[in-house]
Amino acid sequence: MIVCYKKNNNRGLILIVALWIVAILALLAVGLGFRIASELHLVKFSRDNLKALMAAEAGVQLASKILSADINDYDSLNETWATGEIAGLDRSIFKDFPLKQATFSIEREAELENAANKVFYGLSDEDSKLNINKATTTQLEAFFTELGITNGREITNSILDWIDEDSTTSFDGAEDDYYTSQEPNYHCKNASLVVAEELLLIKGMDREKFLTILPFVTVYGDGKININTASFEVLTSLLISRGSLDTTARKLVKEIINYRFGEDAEVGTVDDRAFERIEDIIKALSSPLTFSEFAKCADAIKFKSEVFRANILASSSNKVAKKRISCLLKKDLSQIKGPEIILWAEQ
Ligand SMILES: [Ca+2]
Ligand SMILES: [Ca+2]
Repeated sequence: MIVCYKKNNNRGLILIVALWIVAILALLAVGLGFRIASELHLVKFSRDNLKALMAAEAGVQLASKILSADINDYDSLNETWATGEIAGLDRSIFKDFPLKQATFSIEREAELENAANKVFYGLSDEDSKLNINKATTTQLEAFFTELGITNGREITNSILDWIDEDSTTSFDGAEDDYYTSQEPNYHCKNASLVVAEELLLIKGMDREKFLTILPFVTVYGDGKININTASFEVLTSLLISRGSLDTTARKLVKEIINYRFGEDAEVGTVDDRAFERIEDIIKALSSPLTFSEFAKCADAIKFKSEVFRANILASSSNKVAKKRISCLLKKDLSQIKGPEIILWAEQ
């Protein structure tokens, strides 16, 4: 009897051990399954991410191709680079461009006040903006005033100090002694801005003011403004900085913009009109005498642009991975080479 009891006891023990082993193995199998599943998920995500990135790169290639094909003497907002409209296609070529396993769109920044709620598909013209690195003192001051920024003089002088090589503080400006006494402290750059966001480091600027001016400013280009694409604010402040009265400047710039719109009073349509030389401006003015206000700005105005921005939104076909990329393309105006990528920013 005692022997039999021991035998049964051993069998029970073996059974319990076996059950534990099975349970542990099952747990390991489940764990391994989870790990493989999550790794597979990661692999799929990386693959989708790569597809979105490749689509964004395809977007840049399309932008370069369109810019290379534009060889006329002006750049205006109804051209293919700005609208993506091409013969035989009923929608913008920059809208939901289909690739095998991904799509991309290029959205244009809508700077014009009567077009604020409309989405445009196309490239944006950096030469339509005020170049912070190249603008004169009076141009910057007039620009900040036009945008309702009350400490425009302080910001203007601080920008000039930020860029100039010396460490002599101009009235209301700031150099190294100011920035090194701030918390956190940093040095005055004493060089040109490379990205517009650097403005946030400059004395007198804050986030709200920065967001107000951002759509109108650039740090690229030769400093000349394309009168075919520039905003009301940028053109008005240019005229005021060259001696035009505020009311005169606003009236004349409205005439310029209305002329650009064409008969349908809308931007980006086939009847838009463009200027190709300074004398063309007379056609837009209600009084030819007021042309003298533009003649004073002739050295700061241009008709054809060099630097363009492509704001690309790319996604894999299943919409799992999305990429938002802002890329700057500089055209070779001699038309020997294709556009050069001068900035690539992933957001
Ligand atoms: Ca053109
Ligand atoms: Ca300086």
